Amino acid sequence: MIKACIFDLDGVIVDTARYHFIAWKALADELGFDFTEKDNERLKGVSRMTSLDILLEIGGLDLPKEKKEELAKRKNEHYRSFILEMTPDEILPGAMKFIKELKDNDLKIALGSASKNAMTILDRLELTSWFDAVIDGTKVSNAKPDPEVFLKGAEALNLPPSECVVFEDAEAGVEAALAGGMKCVGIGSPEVLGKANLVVPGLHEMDIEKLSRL
Ligand code: B16
Ligand code: MG
Repeated sequence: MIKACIFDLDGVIVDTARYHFIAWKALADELGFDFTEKDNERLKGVSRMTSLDILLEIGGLDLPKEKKEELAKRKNEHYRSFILEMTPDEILPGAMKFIKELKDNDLKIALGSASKNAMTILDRLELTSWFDAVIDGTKVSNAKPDPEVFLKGAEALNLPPSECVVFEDAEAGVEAALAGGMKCVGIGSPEVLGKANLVVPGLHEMDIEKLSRL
């Protein structure tokens, strides 16, 4: 019996990928190489420092640790200038309705995100009080596909993984959920997220009935 939903943030509840893209692209421009939206797909669900490593690999650059830390800090400041302006209008279609439906049916809700900015984003979207637990990039040491973020979410809710369903838009996130012994709903394309128990294009396609059939 499903008693809780654990949501990834970026790509599931909100689309921050375009802000990450602008900030990473500015860094690539400064370093003198091209960075495309297709390249940006590789950074989804990936931690900030791993994202920087991928970006530098694309540019064929190998930089010392201190320089990388300085670049990641600067990228984050640029990114934060966008998220600090976010409003609840940016919540993706159907997310609020589904969250309310879950609460009306006494299900618990947690966040399981790689982002260290997750709390800022939830606050800007006025969503913080809806969540019973928030596990973000500040609370985990192993990135997805390691299941740590979702296992910590289930633990914070006091539930076994088998009673939790994860919503994820990244392949590594789907793998993390399944590795943790949870059901997973992929948000996006079945070609990428085929391992999930169900794939829907967005939370606007979810309801409590589909959840109960998982
Ligand atoms: P930050 P999610 C992830 O969020 C993003 O998809 C990924 O692109 C980003 O690099 C990562 O958070 C870290 O974000 O720089 O804010 O700590 O999809 O796990 O909610
Ligand atoms: Mg995501």
